[in-house]
Amino acid sequence: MAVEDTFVMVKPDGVRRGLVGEVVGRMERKGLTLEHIRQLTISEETAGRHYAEHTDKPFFGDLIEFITSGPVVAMWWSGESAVSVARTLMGPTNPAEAPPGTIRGDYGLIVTENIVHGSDSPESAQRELDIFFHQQRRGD
Ligand code: DAT
Ligand code: MG
Repeated sequence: MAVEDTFVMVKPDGVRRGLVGEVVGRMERKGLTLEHIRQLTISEETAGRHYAEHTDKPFFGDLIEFITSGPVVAMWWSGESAVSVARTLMGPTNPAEAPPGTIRGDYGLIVTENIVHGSDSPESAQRELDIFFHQQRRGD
């Protein structure tokens, strides 16, 4: 049992489709706490930092093109086991295989457009929050 911070992002497809409220509402109703939220359009440089672990994957180019294709909504959430709880609400990476009741299962169809990102470990969360909320992290 541990209170954690996690980074969640509504991707450009989710913003375009008007699913920001749906994602925020599900996280809120689960009992997680929204610490910070902001909308931005990600630069290629920031996208490369965020997805650094995927640099060598065949889909890396498509991933960067997609995540920079329009505004995203970046969020800092906290709560008990927040990292794994947020990912459980999101569902598996491929929406075609994600069960109903999860965000990706209810609203997604193809893997490149899977609506949300969530940190995969507390260490990833710290790294990603440093990228998107560095000012808030410093207490500014
Ligand atoms: P997750 O977002 O569930 O943590 P990931 O970190 O493995 O999944 O991949 C990051 C994103 O890259 C994912 O949300 C969608 C895209 N992606 C993953 N696997 C893919 C594939 N085989 N083809 C195309 N895009 C893929
Ligand atoms: Mg991931």
